[in-house]
Amino acid sequence: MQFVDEASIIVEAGKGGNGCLSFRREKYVPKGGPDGGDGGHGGSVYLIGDDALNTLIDFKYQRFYKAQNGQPGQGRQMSGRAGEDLHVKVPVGTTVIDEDTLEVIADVTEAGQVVLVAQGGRRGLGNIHFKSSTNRAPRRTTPGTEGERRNLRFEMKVMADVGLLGMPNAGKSTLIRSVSAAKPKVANYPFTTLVPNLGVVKLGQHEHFVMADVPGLIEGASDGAGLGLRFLKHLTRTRLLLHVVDVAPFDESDPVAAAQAIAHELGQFSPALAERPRWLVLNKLDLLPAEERDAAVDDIVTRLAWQGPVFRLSAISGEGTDALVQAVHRWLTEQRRLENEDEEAAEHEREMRRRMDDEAVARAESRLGRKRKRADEDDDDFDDDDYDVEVEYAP
Ligand SMILES: Nc1nc2c(ncn2[C@@H]2O[C@H](COP(=O)(O)OP(=O)(O)OP(=O)(O)O)[C@@H](O)[C@H]2O)c(=O)[nH]1
Ligand SMILES: [Mg+2]
Repeated sequence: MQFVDEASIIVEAGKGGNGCLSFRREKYVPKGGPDGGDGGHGGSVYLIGDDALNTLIDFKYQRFYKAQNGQPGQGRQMSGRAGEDLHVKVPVGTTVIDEDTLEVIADVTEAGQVVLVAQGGRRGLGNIHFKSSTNRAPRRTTPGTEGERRNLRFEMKVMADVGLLGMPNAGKSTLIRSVSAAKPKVANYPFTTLVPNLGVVKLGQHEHFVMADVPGLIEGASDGAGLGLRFLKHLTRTRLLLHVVDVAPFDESDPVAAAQAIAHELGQFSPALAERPRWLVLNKLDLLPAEERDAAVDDIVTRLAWQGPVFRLSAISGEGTDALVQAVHRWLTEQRRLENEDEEAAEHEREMRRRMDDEAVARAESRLGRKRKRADEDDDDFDDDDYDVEVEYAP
């Protein structure tokens, strides 16, 4: 199955049914008067958040969604039936953008959340409404109005509290395997992970947080190198980034240069995301002789001029992972408390979301620009949403 996290669709609400022009005609009732009924309202289109969905693949195959039209009114004062509404299921984590106005219509963040995206047309009135003392045989009716039609752009992001950021082969998938039940593939080559993986990290019986593992980044990703930057959008719903750095890369490259390249690419993708708290997670310490570890860590931290928290890990043996998990949990708990109790913290969080939404709009806009340009150049059915990768989701 393909992993699809972006899609464009068209939604169209139903037209309102026309009002009816009719007169009562019955034996023994001369001049029976108007009896044309009203049309029915057109059905509306709604999106509804569904947490059982985790891809936008269905929208690749069906791009047009239309709600029912209202039925026209009839004689004998009969109203037309209203058109049925259409409910379209979208994954929780979907940002909905109007492609024409480039506005974010909604962020679907909860299961069951309902968003009106196309208002059904209004019903027309039958001539029964237009009777008056001076006009007892009105021929006037009103037509139903058109249903709203919109071009929508969806951007789906996995919903996680903390995201793993790093070069391919840094050990991100190994870390998520070691702290959660998620079992993404781990291998000794770059780009093992091709789609985002989620892991639920459990602490005790009731508490947990969700960690997201996304494909690795390399220098030049913003220009399309490797898998590019598109998977970074999955980190835009997280509150904390863990930057995983391999302290002893097998090609003997400099871990500091690697970390700086990642920070640069992150800033290219999203200045807002780059402002999120980021912790340094130095991995594969087991590959260094015990007596060299302190010096190696000091050297990396100094040369990066790293101010924030630093963790030392061996994801493969699990050493250091517990301290990291506890610290992440404490931080997330404190962050949630702050957002609930402190208006300034809550506003800051809303502002971050707004900025990331704006960035999503800018991505939709630039994609549209590319699409138009391609359409001018040739007639190929261009679609940059398609990834040729296999989907792998942890249970
Ligand atoms: N010695 C040692 N090897 C590790 C450690 N963590 C990961 N590895 C190895 O490093 C290689 C890459 O690990 P992955 O977890 O697949 O790395 P990744 O960051 O997910 O890589 P991509 O999916 O390609 O982005 C594998 O061979 C792992 O076994 C560690 O703490 N110590
Ligand atoms: Mg991986």
